[in-house]
Amino acid sequence: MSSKISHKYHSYEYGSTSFLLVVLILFITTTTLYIHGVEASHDFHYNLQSVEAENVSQLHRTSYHFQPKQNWINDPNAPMYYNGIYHLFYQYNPKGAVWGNIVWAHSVSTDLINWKALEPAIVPSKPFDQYGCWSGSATILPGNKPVILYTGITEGPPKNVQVQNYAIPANLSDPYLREWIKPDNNPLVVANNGENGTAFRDPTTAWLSKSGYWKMLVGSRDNDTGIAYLYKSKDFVNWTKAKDPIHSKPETGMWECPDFFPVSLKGVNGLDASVTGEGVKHVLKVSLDVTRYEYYTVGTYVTEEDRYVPDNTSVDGWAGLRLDYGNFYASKSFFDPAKNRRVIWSWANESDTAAHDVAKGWAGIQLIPRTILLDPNGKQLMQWPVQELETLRGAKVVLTDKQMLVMGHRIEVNGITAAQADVEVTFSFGSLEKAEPFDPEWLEYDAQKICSLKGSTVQGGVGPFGLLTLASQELEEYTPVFFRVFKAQNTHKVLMCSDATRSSLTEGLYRPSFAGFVDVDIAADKQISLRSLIDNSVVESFGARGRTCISSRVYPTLAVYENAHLYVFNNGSETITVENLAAWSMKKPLHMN
Ligand SMILES: *[C@@H]1O[C@H](CO)[C@@H](O)[C@H](O)[C@H]1NC(C)=O
Ligand SMILES: *[C@@H]1O[C@H](CO)[C@@H](O)[C@H](O)[C@H]1NC(C)=O
Ligand SMILES: *[C@@H]1O[C@H](CO)[C@@H](O)[C@H](O)[C@H]1NC(C)=O
Ligand SMILES: *[C@@H]1O[C@H](CO)[C@@H](O)[C@H](O)[C@H]1NC(C)=O
Ligand SMILES: *[C@@H]1O[C@H](CO)[C@@H](O)[C@H](O)[C@H]1NC(C)=O
Ligand SMILES: *[C@@H]1O[C@H](CO)[C@@H](O)[C@H](O)[C@H]1NC(C)=O
Ligand SMILES: *[C@@H]1O[C@H](CO)[C@@H](O)[C@H](O)[C@H]1NC(C)=O
Ligand SMILES: *[C@H]1O[C@@H](CO)[C@H](O)[C@@H](O)[C@@H]1NC(C)=O
Repeated sequence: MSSKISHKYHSYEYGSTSFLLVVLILFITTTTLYIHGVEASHDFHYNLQSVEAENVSQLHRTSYHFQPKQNWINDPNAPMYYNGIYHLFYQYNPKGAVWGNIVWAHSVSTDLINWKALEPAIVPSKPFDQYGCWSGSATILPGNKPVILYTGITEGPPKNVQVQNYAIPANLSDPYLREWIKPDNNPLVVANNGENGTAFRDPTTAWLSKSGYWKMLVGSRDNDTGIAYLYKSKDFVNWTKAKDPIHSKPETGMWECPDFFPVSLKGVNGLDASVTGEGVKHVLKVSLDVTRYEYYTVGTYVTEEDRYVPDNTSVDGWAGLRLDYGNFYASKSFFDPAKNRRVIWSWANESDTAAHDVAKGWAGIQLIPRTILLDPNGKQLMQWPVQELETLRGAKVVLTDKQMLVMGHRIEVNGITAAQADVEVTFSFGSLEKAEPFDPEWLEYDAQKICSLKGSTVQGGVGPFGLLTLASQELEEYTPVFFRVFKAQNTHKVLMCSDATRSSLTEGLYRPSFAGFVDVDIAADKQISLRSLIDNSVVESFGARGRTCISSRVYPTLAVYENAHLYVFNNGSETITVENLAAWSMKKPLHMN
């Protein structure tokens, strides 16, 4: 009933009556069905799934983050490098700006920056995937043969029965691997051995063990226990489930998009999925469907028993370490043999509403791919935008040795396009004497809650200091990314926030005070670095060389294009010095779908 009405209204201007009308009409006529436990908690807006935007809004589109021309996107799938080409597949609705009609869209690149869109690679067509082609991963088999494992849906809602399938390139000589074949001996893995077939998805990249078996994981749950089942195979076709899951954890709910990979204890190279042994730790990352956040642990892969044991320095559960404390989900990494690095991709969803998304004609971006390494302390990961991003750097400004004495002091960073920028800055201070006490009650709180109590407008001791991104002239709108140091019992705690509270004058947006703690020895260092990638509606930040990362989606109305400003600021009583700051205008890639 409603799709006919909503077809007519797509004009999009914040504050205009026509926009409000659209929102109102969509609000009234949209039946939002929340089907518990079925698929990745995407809200189901059945009547909007095939509503194509007439005019795609350019406002708030990113310029150097990956986005198709229009429509809904979610999980990155099967990222891989093959014969000189990077491939990115992703969950895509070809017909609308909300989740639905999902296919595997496919883009290729030689540099992870410029992208060429190809035809979708995998679409529902066979009994083993006719109700959906959900997420999966790529493995390069010996002889340089790529193969994709993905989840097919064999029975529609509400059960959405899930099986694991494979697909192979139709023509290995085609440099872009445009066409993928789904052989008839699919599915490879079905839930017939005690697994829950309505919660059984997202196969990982497989690794080759010393015993000659291929192994891979499938995410699942048993009641409230999150599970990563382990499957093994000699020939990649006949898979058997290992006696025990590689890991599971009570009270974490469904594990989506598990990622399991080795990291090197020394050195700066990433490792192929099959590397084990001396000098190697493993990382298990899962996406928690219940909270829509991810967490990871660093631990040991006990290969003889095919078990993963998190180190006692990693919290295994809700409060675990996150790759990113913001809009970041369904991440997936791959080993890039061309540059000997592990690179991770992630989807960042919108923080506006489905009605906004239908009106603007698009939803979802992929964050900038990041190289991923183990912190020399062995306890956490460090992430950094791939070096190729730097080729987009244009006009540059530099600030050095600038003191911010007075509370409320801010310095504008002039001379770059502040709505589309890359900023690297190091702050220092003389003493931690003035650090505010850390309220013992907060031990019960997560970082986000503390940031919502102690935002940038709450003046402090050592901090808040940092960047004001996407700021309007009179500061009606801004998204601060900042640090704040607290004195706890025997130590200092460093909080990093990316706070959307004042990011936009538009009503009805999701404006979280995203935050995480930064694990550094701040008393010894007396300085801390921050890098932010600012791109119209996303601020992607890396604290302390990527030890704590936070991505926020924001939609300023005034701080857009050339009306956006960038500042450094201090709102604490301790003097903060901008040791050095370099900021660049970012160019648009030449090709982006
Ligand atoms: C879309 O854009 C065209 C050309 O600018 C315009 O004529 C049309 O009215 C627009 N449609 C909507 C729904 O705003
Ligand atoms: C495979 O791809 C190569 C390179 O694009 C092309 O020359 C060849 O015709 C293709 N083969 C088939 C069977 O399509
Ligand atoms: C199986 O998964 C479905 C979907 O997540 C859920 O509704 C159901 O409770 C699960 N059953 C068990 C025993 O975990
Ligand atoms: C499922 O988990 C809930 C909450 O932990 C618990 O109350 C319930 O007894 C569990 N059910 C089964 C069948 O284990
Ligand atoms: C599949 O593999 C299992 C375990 O490796 C083996 O027992 C079984 O015979 C194999 N089945 C086929 C059809 O090859
Ligand atoms: C953590 O594990 C290490 C060995 O990996 C051990 O030396 C240490 O005592 C453990 N710490 C705790 C608190 O259990
Ligand atoms: C600093 O604190 C003052 C007082 O609360 C506030 O008016 C100002 O907006 C704050 N600055 C920033 C950047 O939040
Ligand atoms: C992204 O959108 C916000 C606002 O709607 C939700 O609160 C998040 O749960 C959602 N995140 C994911 C991963 O879907």
